[in-house]
Amino acid sequence: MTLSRFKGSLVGAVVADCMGSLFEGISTVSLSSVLESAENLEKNRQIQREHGTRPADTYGLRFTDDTAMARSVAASLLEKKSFDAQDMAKRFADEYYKEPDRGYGFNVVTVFEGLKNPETKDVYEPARVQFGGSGSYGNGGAMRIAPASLFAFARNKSSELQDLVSGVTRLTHTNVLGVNGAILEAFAVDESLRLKSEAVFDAQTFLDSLIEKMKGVETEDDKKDTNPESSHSKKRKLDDHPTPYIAQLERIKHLMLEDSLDTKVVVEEIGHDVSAIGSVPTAILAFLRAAIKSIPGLEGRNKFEQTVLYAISLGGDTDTIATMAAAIAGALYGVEQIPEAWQYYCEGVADAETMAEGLYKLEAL
Ligand code: 8NA
Ligand code: MG
Ligand code: MG
Ligand code: MG
Repeated sequence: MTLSRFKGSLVGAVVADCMGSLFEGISTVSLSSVLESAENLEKNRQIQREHGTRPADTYGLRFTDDTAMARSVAASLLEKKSFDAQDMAKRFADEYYKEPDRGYGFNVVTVFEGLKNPETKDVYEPARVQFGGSGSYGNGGAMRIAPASLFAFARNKSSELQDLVSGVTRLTHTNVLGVNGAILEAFAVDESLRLKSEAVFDAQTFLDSLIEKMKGVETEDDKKDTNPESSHSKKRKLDDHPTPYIAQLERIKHLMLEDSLDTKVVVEEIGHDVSAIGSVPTAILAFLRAAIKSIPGLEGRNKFEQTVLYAISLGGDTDTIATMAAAIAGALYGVEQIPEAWQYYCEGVADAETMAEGLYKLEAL
């Protein structure tokens, strides 16, 4: 295991959030427009290198809520060297009040208000009462979870990853779909880190291992909590599916091998919305698809670049799907695959590198 892969995961997540945010909420995104936005960064960086100045129209890309919250997860784990719910909750709320314009989900803001309220004694209470007590099933838990995978890996505590992720996620998202989505994303990052090298990667094995692990997570008991109302979710008949994440992963098994894969099919069968069930599996599919196929239109781009550009091209919650896919991809391919121009123009890359280094240096317990 190299430091490069810790950095790849966190830096990868940051650049994908920044680049994906340019398309967030747009339902249909063309791959050529995504490619163009990346090429712009690369061209401008080239001009800047040649002339020593930044082209006048080049602004850096800001990170969004995904990264803002991931930084709090990493900072808290680094400072406390274990999971401290009070400390992490305080960081989430402080960060939100410092910069509320990072593009947070519409309802999670109520949780931050609750956490800020001095009358709140239990930091888990504000999230628990969201949506009439059913809790948020948004992807806000999964989008920020990669540092937890790195932490557990460095501590040699991967057997406790699920509990750690559940504790971190339930601070804002208590619906079983929100929690299990974060667990799946964390498992995927862990799975990447665990591979000896890119050469031994096998998509089928990777996916089967995730399915096996999710069998220990999704149980019949979860059924009562499973009631998402988005139209995509209805189409996937998740309301009455006992193991919705496993069902999604089984669909991916077939889709990832298709000769040509229409984005419309991915959106209809897997989803690209702000729900965890409609976006975490999508991120995993983007990673796997780019790993095993050359994405048409992205030939010549490395695997990390293909993962991110393809993930964004799926549209919908682009920053979040891309950041989750990139955290998995970066943990396998390493930071060397992340273009210098992307790193240069995206806000928060240096901090992500520092945090990855800190997590890497934590001693195994
Ligand atoms: P959240 O907890 O507010 O959930 C996001 C949304 O999911 C809510 O606003 C609801 O519409 C819906 N939702 C979640 N749980 C339930 C439920 N039990 N019943 C009914 N509706 C529910 O916030 P979050 O932190 O999960 O959100 C993360 C996403 O929001 C990320 O994509 C992030 O980047 C941000 N965001 C997304 C967009 C976009 O257009 N895709 C725009 C701005 C911000
Ligand atoms: Mg965002
Ligand atoms: Mg619940
Ligand atoms: Mg988003």
